[in-house]
Amino acid sequence: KKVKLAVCGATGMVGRTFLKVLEERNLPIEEIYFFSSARSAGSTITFNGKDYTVEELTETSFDRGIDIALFSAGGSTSEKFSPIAASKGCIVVDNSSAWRMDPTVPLVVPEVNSHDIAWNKGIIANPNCSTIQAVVALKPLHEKYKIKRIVYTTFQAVSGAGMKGYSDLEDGLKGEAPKKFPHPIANNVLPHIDVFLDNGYTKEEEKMIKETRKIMGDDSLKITATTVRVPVFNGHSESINVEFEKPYDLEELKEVLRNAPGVIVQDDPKNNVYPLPIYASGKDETFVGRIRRDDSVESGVNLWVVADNIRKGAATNAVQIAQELIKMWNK
Ligand code: A2P
Ligand code: 11C
Repeated sequence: KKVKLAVCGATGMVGRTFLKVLEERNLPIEEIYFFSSARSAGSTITFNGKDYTVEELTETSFDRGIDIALFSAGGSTSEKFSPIAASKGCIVVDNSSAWRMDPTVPLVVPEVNSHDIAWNKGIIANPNCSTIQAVVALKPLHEKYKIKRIVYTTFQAVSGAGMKGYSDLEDGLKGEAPKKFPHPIANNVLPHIDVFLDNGYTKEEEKMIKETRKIMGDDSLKITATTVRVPVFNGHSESINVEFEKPYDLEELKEVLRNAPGVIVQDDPKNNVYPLPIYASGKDETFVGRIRRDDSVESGVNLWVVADNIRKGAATNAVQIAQELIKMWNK
């Protein structure tokens, strides 16, 4: 079966990357449509060498037998338009945070829980970028050694905050004041991503905690997180401290990671080899290094995990979900 596909938010940071990843992965596309707000409607997008006019997303946009819609147009747009699309028989793969914790919506990272795609009721949520790369690395370790507790500390690129976040770093390096972030991001580090909650955590931190449990299918996981914006254009880095129930052998653990789907181990510190955002940027895999024992607990390990937050953290993951759907339909 060839599919009719829609890209909603096609002119945004993630939307543009949807196009690249869709071209690279050569999906069986019969027709494709591009949507944005009224602001960008009428502009031209080139896909696979052909020009398309971007249309304004409206309530009637899905009245043409669209099979899959990839959404990255913000939470409120998704809240309004995803149910409309789903009611017309379209399956929405949504990159916003709007539906992720809804118990009727699967939250999927294909390397971890592609089985959850099957019970979708028209909307499938794409997790937060910082969660995706973490669970790609942690799932195989959870299966083998059973994780008890996770401590996340992130170093997140400005591209995670969309075009406006990207511009704040570009402009900031020229001495201009920030427009998106509450403080300058150039030559700075902000311990603040998304809004603050009453408990002193940010929403980004809460997302990492709750989404990890849902994707791994284990509510007993103890997790804490500190999420930090750094002056890097693209590629999120994470220090992940993990405590296991079971003992482990360090060489075997490295082998588990080497064999894990979507993971590339880069761990030769004596030769200065470890994952770096400038090299992970543009790639679809999750890179893991600095793998070492945490001797402060019985059975613990420290990891340094890096991935392209716009590709694996958003566009690639959503396109992989679409590919899994097409595989299911063609069985
Ligand atoms: P537009 O270009 O018309 O503003 P980013 O996260 O990089 O800022 O991108 C956001 C994306 O979501 C853009 O493609 C933007 O379109 C789109 N978008 C924002 N608001 C809406 C809306 N109300 N309806 C449809 N698309 C929207
Ligand atoms: C960031 N992780 O880097 C955020 C962006 O819930 O999809 C993604 C926000 C989300 O700023």
